[in-house]
Amino acid sequence: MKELNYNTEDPIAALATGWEESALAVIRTSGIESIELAAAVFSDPDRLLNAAGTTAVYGYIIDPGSGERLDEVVATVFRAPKSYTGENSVEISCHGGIPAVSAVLSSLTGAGFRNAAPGEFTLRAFVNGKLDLTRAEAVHEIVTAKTVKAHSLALNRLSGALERRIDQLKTGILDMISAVELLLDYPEDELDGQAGDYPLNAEDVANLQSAVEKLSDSFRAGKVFRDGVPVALAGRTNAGKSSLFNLLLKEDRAIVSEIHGTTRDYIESWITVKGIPLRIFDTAGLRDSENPIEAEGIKRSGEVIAEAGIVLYLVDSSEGLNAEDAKFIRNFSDPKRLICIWSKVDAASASAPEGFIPLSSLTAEGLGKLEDALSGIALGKKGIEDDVVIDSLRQRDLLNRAAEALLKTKEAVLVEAPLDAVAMELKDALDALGEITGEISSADILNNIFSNFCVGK
Ligand SMILES: Nc1nc2c(ncn2[C@@H]2O[C@H](COP(=O)(O)OP(=O)(O)OP(=O)(O)O)[C@@H](O)[C@H]2O)c(=O)[nH]1
Ligand SMILES: [Mg+2]
Repeated sequence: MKELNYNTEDPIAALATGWEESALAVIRTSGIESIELAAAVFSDPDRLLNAAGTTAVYGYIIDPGSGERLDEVVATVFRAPKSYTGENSVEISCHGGIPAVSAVLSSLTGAGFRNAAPGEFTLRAFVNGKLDLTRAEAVHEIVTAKTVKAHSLALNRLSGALERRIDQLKTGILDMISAVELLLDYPEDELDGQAGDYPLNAEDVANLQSAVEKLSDSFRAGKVFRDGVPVALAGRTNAGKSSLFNLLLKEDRAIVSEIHGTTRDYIESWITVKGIPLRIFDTAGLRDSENPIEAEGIKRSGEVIAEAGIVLYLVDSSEGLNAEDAKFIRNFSDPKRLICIWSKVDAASASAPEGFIPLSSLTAEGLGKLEDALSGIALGKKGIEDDVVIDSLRQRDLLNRAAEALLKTKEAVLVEAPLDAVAMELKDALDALGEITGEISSADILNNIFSNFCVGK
């Protein structure tokens, strides 16, 4: 991992948009003297120097030696503390061609800007108190979000929802610490009326512990929205897998026919169900085949099915459940990841066996139930109750540490253990939560977080 440069004194510059041909590109600068340094390579330096905060100035970036115009730009001036980083800053919108960007950037570094390291702008925003660590991490997640829902959850964190939730938990712990310390600081006989009462009750601690655990559990939902879940369609030949694949994709993608063994190579595609990205695999129908190509297709499908997070097992309702189906369902490693489907129900004569979802790919009957089942399995029983979910392993590990300390607190309270031991556990829980928001941080922690960012963020 590359060490970040923690010197926040010097002015920095970086391209904030991608290194590719585009209409416009944005180059960010920040730091002491950033306005003066940018003015040194600007066609009308006085206008930049005298610009009020958050105003845009039109002009050219020039080569200060020759005076040659390098690109036509709009420079937006931000004055501390009203900027992303909290420092003076100039954002330059130039043309998006790579030569234009290179020329503007080298002119800026010639003027005295240093190339910014990954995440350095957001690091400065954190150091200057513009963001806590949960919001800083959300910045990275917003940039890398792959779905609308993942983006909206990260945006919720950026607006401080997670920080506020952590603050509530911290307040709960602080109240308990105060109650304990009051008794530690004053001998019991000096506290009229309170003498003899143990200052905490186990139920309050348990409630706090379960709130911390709930937040920790939301990591799973956050990950599902970010990375998605692989879903495999399985079943005997002709069960209707490819038809259901096409229905889910809303596209005539897989070949459908009444001939058994139509699908050979498995095919895959991304869909979104209730905001959850699902990677759907249509597989070869399962049967004993003499044909080496079909047999190879079935073998590969078996691997896809074994690795899928969720398996949809289709049984053709006009054929009914046979021994082979029963065997697959019985032997399936994790019933919680299996959804059984009674397919072609528009033409069914028998009603669906217990636990099966009746579905028709012809009329889309049962599709809503299937979507409910998919999101239920993907998000777990608890689902997401509100839109505060965590999305980083760092946050989850710290929440687990806090939950562990609260569990120990609860056990100590149950046996009315000495109060200094209880206070120690509570403080450990508080420290863990403080590390999540960044009140307690070290260079290592910051390096871990910000080095994952892209340059320019
Ligand atoms: N009436 C009706 N027919 C369906 C339905 N779904 C599929 N079929 C028909 O069933 C036959 C097999 O469908 P496929 O989707 O190709 O079945 P498959 O499971 O992919 O078959 P293989 O690729 O051979 O394993 C086709 O003739 C479809 O038109 C349905 O919901 N209702
Ligand atoms: Mg098929």
